Amino acid sequence: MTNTLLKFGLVVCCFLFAGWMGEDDAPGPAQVVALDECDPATFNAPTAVGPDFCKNVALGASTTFSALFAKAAAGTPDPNWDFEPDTLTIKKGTAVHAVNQGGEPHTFTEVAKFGGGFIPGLNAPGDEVAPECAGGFSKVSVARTRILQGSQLQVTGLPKGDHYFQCCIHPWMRTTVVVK
Ligand SMILES: [Cu+2]
Repeated sequence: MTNTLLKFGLVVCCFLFAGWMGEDDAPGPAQVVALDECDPATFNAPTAVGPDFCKNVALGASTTFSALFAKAAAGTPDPNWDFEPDTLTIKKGTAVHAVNQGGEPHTFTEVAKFGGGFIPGLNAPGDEVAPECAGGFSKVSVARTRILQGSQLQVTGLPKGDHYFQCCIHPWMRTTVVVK
């Protein structure tokens, strides 16, 4: 009896230990968060994108539609439109979940080399459009990488090496996923 209890105790102990050891290399997904500060009043105006495009409920969401374009054209894009983290290191086999916590749609598109997106007015001066973004949502390959507000995109099967992901709308939103 004592022996059985002892064995049982050891087994439980091993499970707990394994659980604790597993925290650092948990097989669960790694997360990238997409953030923005779209100002509903100006983005949803008929002269801008239109009703219900920007659904930002974050306090202080205050980048106006015209300011976003002006900053991008000046080569100083709004830093509050961002993928976090900028670099993500994962083990091969780990899924990446790109979660849109911003107020408007983004894309999480893998490109061979960071470049501009498909909306010319949001590209930095001289930025060459990344070929993977060209054509915008009329291209299925781009549309597939869209993440709507409050939803997420799952990326699996990334081979070892460096992978570059950017938003094809706001091309300064960038993350490098390093697969070890
Ligand atoms: Cu974006």
